[in-house]
Amino acid sequence: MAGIRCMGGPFSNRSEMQNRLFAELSQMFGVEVPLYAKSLEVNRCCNETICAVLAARFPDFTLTTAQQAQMSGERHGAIRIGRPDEYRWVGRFFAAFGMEPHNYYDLTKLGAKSQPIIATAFRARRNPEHRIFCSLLMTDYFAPATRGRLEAQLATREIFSAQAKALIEQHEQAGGLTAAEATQLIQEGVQRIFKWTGRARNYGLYQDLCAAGFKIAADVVCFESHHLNHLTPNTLWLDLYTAAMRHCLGELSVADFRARAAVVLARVAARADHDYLRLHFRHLADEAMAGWPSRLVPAATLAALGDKLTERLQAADLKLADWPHAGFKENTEGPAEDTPILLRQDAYRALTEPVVFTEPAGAEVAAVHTARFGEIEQRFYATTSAGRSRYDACLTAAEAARSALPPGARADWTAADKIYAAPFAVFPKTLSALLAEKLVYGYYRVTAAGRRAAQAGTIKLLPWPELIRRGYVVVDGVRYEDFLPVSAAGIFASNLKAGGISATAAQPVAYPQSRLEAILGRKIIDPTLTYAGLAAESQQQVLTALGLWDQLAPAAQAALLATQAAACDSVAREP
Ligand code: OOG
Ligand code: NI
Repeated sequence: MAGIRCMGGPFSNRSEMQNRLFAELSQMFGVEVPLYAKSLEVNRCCNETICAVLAARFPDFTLTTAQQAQMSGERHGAIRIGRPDEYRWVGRFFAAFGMEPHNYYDLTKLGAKSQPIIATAFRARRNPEHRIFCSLLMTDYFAPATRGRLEAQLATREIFSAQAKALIEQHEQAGGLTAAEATQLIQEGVQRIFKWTGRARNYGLYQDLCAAGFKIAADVVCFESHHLNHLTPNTLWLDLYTAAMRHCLGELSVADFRARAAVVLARVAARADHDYLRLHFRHLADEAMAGWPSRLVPAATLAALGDKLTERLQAADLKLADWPHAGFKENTEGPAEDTPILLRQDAYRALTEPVVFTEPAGAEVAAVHTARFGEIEQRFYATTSAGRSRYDACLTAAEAARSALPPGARADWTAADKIYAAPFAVFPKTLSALLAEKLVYGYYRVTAAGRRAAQAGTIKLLPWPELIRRGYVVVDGVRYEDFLPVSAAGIFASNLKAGGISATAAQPVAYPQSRLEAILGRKIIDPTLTYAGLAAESQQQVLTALGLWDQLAPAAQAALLATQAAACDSVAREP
């Protein structure tokens, strides 16, 4: 696509580059991990079924093949880095794609779940489609003997080629990359930096680290690339995908899958409303959707769609039980299925893959490594701090209720769902109710009717729900674009089959955010401020467009401006 002309060269569009990078990474990961490619196909079939239910509910709902492809291209990946200088190169690499560090995750302070890891996630500031959760191993978490071995091993590798570094520097100096340079940098990413080579070094060190319970350190230091640990697509309805994968992996019978699908499709038919459509299909214009009535979907239609999906999953190409695999995770992470906040995630467990180790003296050892897994997610609304505290309390209660269940009881899906969902009953289930209780952020926009009323001078300052009810304003929930609070540590633990790791350094080390910022050479953006800033920006824009800004009390004006200023400070470039 044509780029903008700037500082003497036609530069590639960064989000276009991002889409290409992630499409190629996804293609690469599908070749490296065939089960991933299969899981994408299972997701495609499930999404097709959800779209068919949506089309039955909203007769005007259609999705072109191009829109379907765009909607299913969203990904987040995870990489684990060993050296601070490598980490800074990774940050500079993603900057060329318009992806900046958002949120600081300190996994060293999670009690029994702690890992020797600090992290941030690279993503675009607005409407991100792709993310990289990027971890850095803290070698000073360990006693000097271990630390010395880790650092010595890490010192011997060079993951960024001279060409990759030159391209990154070119981007920084010129302010962009030409099409040819962009293609080269994408190739560096796909063919070298993030590629799984199946090769590792120093089997003795690997074994010692694993035996000491430091598998995460082995996973980082013995490998010769920043290979993707997982690459997560989005789904339109997580529970349908989970049931389908379990069925394909042989964990759920045909009859049980059919019954589960019937429950889920009935929920889709009952609950998917305009807010659901806007959250999951960004291309839908609300002006067009405003006139869409929702129909009752006949039970026979749902049954037929459930049957069609069940039949599709029986085909030979989706008999995943015959493939090497370690099963599907027992529980879905995140809020109850009826509570549209933050995100919900699930995964097939890490695969055991062959690795050839080259010993320091040159000999080769054939071994295996279990780390790469297959995650999927569905994203909902970003919570305010009140929403987040309520979520934390609900999550603690829900997890306690679930772990109190006898093991057999978890197999009864509907019953287990109910028990997990019970503590979340205090959460509203619709966008308008979530907004009314100030648990999520709204992004407000003026409608054509609002503009007409403003011109006619027939509009006065009213509460937001009233402006919406009168048709002057529409609101979208601000989508959550970051990672699940706390669960990253659980992901490490379950996929490395190792719980937390206690520090072995003589003196406890603190890992403030400023340490990672110094490594990156820039500030990390605080997304809680940017979500609030987006909401405030939209409110100011709407009130201005409606000619109502001056009617707002000075204190309320000042509060909206201050929230926006705090968001701007958070994205300031210099550390
Ligand atoms: C990163 C785990 C974090 C998520 O979805 O929360 C993550 C890792 O396993 O390296 O990807
Ligand atoms: Ni993930």
